[in-house]
Amino acid sequence: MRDGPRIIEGDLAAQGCRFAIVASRFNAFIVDRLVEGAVDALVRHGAAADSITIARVPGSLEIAFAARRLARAGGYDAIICLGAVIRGGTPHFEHVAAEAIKAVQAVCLETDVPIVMGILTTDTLEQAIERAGTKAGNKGEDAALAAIEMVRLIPKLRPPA
Ligand code: INI
Repeated sequence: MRDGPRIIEGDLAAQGCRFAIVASRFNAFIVDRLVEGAVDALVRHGAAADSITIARVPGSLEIAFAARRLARAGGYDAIICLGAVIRGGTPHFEHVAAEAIKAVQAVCLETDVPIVMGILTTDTLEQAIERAGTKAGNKGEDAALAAIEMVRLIPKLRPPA
């Protein structure tokens, strides 16, 4: 009988992994909830609290720079980027949101470190609140789970022996 496809994926075991979180201070009321969600998810999945470093930056446009420095410094298995760009308060919303997200993705590919995106982009403050630990979950938690999964996938991303 022929075997089916070989499927590889990461699990959610964070024991022994080191994470950095880059979080913006802009819209801190929202971003602090994302940070709490991310730390809670990492610790609940086995990461030691003292294996998590949190770097605060002024706004979402500064996140990619700090993430790049952390990635290039080495020692972090994954970096979690948390911010909130809210259209209601941002005339140049599209610009800030697009640039922040594009820059983080570029750093991820350039440094070869999993860098996951937890930058909220919403039309209203209410939508941001919904995604920061109320009725639409917590985007910080989602990002942390994605980070763990990518860390655990990496050793499997090679052809079968
Ligand atoms: N930064 C954010 O993280 N969210 C925003 O909604 C936002 N607004 O409204 O402009 C924002 N701007 C600041 C920006 O990220 C930089 O910190 C600033 O331009 C200095 O470089």
